[in-house]
Amino acid sequence: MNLVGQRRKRTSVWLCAAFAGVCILGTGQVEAAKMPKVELCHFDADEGVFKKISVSGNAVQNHLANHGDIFPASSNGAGTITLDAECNEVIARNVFSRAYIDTDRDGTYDPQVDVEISELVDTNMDGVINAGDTVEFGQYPKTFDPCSLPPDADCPDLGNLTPTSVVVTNVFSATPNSVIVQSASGSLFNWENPGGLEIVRLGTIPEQILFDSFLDQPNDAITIPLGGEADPSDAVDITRPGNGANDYFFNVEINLAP
Ligand SMILES: [Ca+2]
Ligand SMILES: [Ca+2]
Ligand SMILES: [Ca+2]
Ligand SMILES: [Ca+2]
Repeated sequence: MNLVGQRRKRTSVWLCAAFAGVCILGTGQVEAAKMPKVELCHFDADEGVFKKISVSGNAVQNHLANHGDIFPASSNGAGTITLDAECNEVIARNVFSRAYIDTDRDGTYDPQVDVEISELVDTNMDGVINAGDTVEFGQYPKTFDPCSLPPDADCPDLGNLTPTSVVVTNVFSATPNSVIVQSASGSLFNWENPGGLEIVRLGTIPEQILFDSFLDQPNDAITIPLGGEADPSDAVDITRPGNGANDYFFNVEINLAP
């Protein structure tokens, strides 16, 4: 093909692309362009698993509405099933207890905006707190008034906790208001909200502890010296008189049935 021929061919391709949905063919026929294929996770009832399929874009709504299909890397409408990009079911991460900075100050944990301090995760996925589970660490508040509202993605008042994960070897308490576990090195990790106060311990006694009193006494405290198993990047050690409030610099939630 000479240069002119090449250019003409390229021009016709561009025309097709420009008139989205309709391609005028050289013979004068008009043909509706096929919608692009879409990948879906289709539930194979025989095998009891989701399998990735590719369907015409025109058929997607029918598959979603009538076949129970789900897009890859998403959840079904009820939120009871979550699939990864390859249509494998994602096992929900079960967190028994959590300490978090309640950045939006609404009294509940919101993964999009609140900051995780420490979590006890059912890493061996047997539904109970026991050896083999892990304590996962995030960040801790360096002041009693961390982060700004609306939630600030670059909150400057946070320190980092390391290591990011410790394996549980012993369990001392597992109740709806007190979870206490120990690691192989002997360090203790607490999440407690027995009424009137919240406590989270991030390592060896008596260090690395946050204390939020809802009463006038004792004090609220952030005591995180350097060292120990959970080694903060920036130490703090501050207290203030109890202010009668459940302050948002940290909250504790324990997800255990009574
Ligand atoms: Ca919140
Ligand atoms: Ca477990
Ligand atoms: Ca308080
Ligand atoms: Ca609190």
